[in-house]
Amino acid sequence: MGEETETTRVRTLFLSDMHLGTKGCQADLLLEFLRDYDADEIYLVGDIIDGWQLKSGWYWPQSHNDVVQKLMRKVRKGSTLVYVPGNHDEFLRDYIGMTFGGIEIADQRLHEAADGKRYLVIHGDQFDMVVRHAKWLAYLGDGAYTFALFINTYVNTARRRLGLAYWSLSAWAKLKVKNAVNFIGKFEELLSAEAKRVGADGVICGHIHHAANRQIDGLTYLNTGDWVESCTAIVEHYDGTMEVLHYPSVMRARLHAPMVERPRPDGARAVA
Ligand SMILES: [Mn+2]
Repeated sequence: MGEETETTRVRTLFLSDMHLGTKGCQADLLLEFLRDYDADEIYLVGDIIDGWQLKSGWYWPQSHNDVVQKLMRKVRKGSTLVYVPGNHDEFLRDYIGMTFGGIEIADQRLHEAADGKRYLVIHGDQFDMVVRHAKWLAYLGDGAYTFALFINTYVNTARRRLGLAYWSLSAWAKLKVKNAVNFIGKFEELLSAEAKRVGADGVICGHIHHAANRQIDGLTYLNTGDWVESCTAIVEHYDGTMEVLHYPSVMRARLHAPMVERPRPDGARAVA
């Protein structure tokens, strides 16, 4: 398993939407990934711990603990770790600007890559309301857009105080399958526009569980994806190149590379 593989070191690692505390979280695969990759700097781009789910019933197996321990160990060994909360771990938004055990909590962040490009790092749920009512807001103009951003935060904080479940844009969009593509497109557009607004060259976000690396209107749109369905992450190499890693594919490629792993004579493979 992971022990035989050499660790790959990258400049920066971006991970989001682990949803630790839910049955959907693929913690075992995530642990393998964290064994495989090390970074100077790590960004957790929201929805790491699912506070909404934990409130409606405690689910915290050993493997989820191991993920947290593994991340803490990386910090102890010298990695910088910035935690940008999302909507499912918005209880951490009360601690923005604080540092716990070397982990810094930030609302959003401008990350400067090795090639000098600057990326806005943000979870992305702040734009749910705008995505949903995009058509109306276009009629109403700029003020309405700002208002929708404000309402978005307010509604979900109110729902949290009332003990209601989080209203999920991605789940809602999936129900309306026919429109899901439009919603993803709209989300990507809005996040890129926000990056432009703050003077960045690109954006790195999560939230919609849909990894991507594309150019939109001259900006680089990157989405970290998730560890519930797709098991993806973004790495920044030492030359500033950004890459979306689909971890199951990385593992598969390794399996078929004879230098790294040979099938045993009996035909069995040493893979768990
Ligand atoms: Mn989210």
